[in-house]
Amino acid sequence: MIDKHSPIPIYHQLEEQIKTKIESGEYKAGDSLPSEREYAEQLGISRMTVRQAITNLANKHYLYRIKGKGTFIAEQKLEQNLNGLTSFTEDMKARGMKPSNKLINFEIIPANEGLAEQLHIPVYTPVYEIKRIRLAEDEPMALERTYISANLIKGLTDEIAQSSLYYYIEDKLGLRIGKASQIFEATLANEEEIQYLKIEENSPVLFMKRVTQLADGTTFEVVKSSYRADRYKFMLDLER
Ligand code: 16G
Repeated sequence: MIDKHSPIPIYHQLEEQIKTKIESGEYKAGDSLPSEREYAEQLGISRMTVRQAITNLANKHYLYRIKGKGTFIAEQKLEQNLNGLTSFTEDMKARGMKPSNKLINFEIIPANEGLAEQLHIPVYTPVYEIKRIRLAEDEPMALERTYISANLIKGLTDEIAQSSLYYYIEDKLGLRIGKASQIFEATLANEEEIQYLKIEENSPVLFMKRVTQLADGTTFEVVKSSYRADRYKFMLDLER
């Protein structure tokens, strides 16, 4: 399994092998990893080398350690493909996971100056303000604050907000969603995110703001989402 004559350092070879087993599902989240001693004896390498590989994988959140108990396989991050304008519900279904929402707040508010400018509507025009926790397999993934122009997207209810907004807009209202611009920022979780996402103080979150237009170019939503950085990673194909 280990090629001692390879120019690739042994700790790195072991790291790759453990990673492959995690990614292929042979090692499952919550399983304990064989001990340093077992790896060292089995592969005929030093414990120091095994420790180096395990430390690197723990730093990359593939593994986690519990004092006195050992090393375990961590939950793997969900990879979201950013090459397309999709909804949370679609993203989860595409990977065979069950999406759900916990509605924290649903109301109609008058647009303040900031919202009015972003949604291209007059100040005080009605806007739906929706705050939801987005869950995958009942585990909180993101906290989402959505602002939707109420004169444009009619008839939204709290019930709809507990399922898919994009489905309602396209399949029920017959409108076509066109394009969006999205910004990403790394931040530390605030009080609310710590509470709703069930993460520890000082956890990193990935903050995203999406402004979305219908196919005719009308802006209909401004969404601020905070995704758990320990459960999410993003993928984008780049071409030149
Ligand atoms: C995603 C979008 C959000 C959109 C929502 C609709 C990001 C950052 N945000 O969460 O803008 O409103 O999907 O989801 O990707 P739904 O159709 O499942 O309600």
